[in-house]
Amino acid sequence: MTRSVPILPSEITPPAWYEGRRRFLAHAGALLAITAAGAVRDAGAVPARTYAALGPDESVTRFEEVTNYNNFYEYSTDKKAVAALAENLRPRPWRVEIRGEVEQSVSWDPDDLERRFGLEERIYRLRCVEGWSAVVPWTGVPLAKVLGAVKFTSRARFVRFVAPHDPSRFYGQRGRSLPWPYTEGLTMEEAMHPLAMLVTGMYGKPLPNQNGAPVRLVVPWKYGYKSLKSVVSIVLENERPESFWMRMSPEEYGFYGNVNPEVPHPRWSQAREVRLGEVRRRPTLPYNGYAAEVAHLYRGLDPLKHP
Ligand SMILES: Nc1nc2c(c(=O)[nH]1)N[C@H]1C(S)=C(S)[C@@H](COP(=O)(O)O)O[C@H]1N2
Ligand SMILES: [Mo]
Repeated sequence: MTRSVPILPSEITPPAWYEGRRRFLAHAGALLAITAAGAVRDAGAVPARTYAALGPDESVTRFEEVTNYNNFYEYSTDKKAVAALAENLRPRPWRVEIRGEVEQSVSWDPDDLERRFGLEERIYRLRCVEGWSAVVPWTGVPLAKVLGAVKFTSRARFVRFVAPHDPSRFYGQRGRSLPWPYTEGLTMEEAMHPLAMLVTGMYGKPLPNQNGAPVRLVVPWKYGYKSLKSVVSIVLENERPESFWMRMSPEEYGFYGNVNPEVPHPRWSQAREVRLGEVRRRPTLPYNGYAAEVAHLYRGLDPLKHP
């Protein structure tokens, strides 16, 4: 499963799109693991197509791993405690509002999003800045489709995402004063990139609370902290938004947060990572393995000056 030499870009399976169920015939490995987990069979709605781009030594991380080791500071900084604490999340009723530099604000509930924009499955790497990672089959809607349904004003240049602030439910918001709510930001170009997703499910099931129910952002080429859980607001803005982590520790976390094995964290290297459920460390890939798709967005941008 693991290998001691770095993966060369040429060895990585090129991104592939599979229409509907035919993909199970086309791609063994990772996708069979999903079938075994009962993914598509359990799903209320079958995603129209699947995107997968895994290397030969990669497979989908076990559901149990991804749902029992979570960063969700609204509940706890203890990754193993989050799953139990998040039982009180109450993912319904829920609305995601889109406001700010738009001609008219809108709000949709997660079912509206699925119905209006169509479910797709995306098997993506998720790389936490702390050095652990996973491969997760997400189901959701492309963020670009959602934003494409809204008329922006000419001032809209950035997109800010906001998670809930409710200390009565989120135990982690009670004690220590942290800069709640959890927020994140993308440039408009990043938000409109076809890999960026608003996700409502994983492994063919509705998103578990601890993974950010009922709808979360997934931006696979960036460190996991950019993939904000439990989105309540999407705000179009003229100025670059400041994120939760930029306020918490500005020396560590920049606005871009692109996965980059060559830019170390102030306290550790980012050259390698451990997949949940594995022991051996594997090399971290530039842009988390999505360089061919996204590197053009950052041409001329020095990642050391703009981390
Ligand atoms: N609202 C919110 N979203 C969040 C976080 C958080 O604390 N609160 N943590 C982030 C971090 S640091 C990571 S690595 C991922 C983890 O996602 P997972 O638990 O689904 O693996 O969620 C991100 N989204
Ligand atoms: Mo993270």
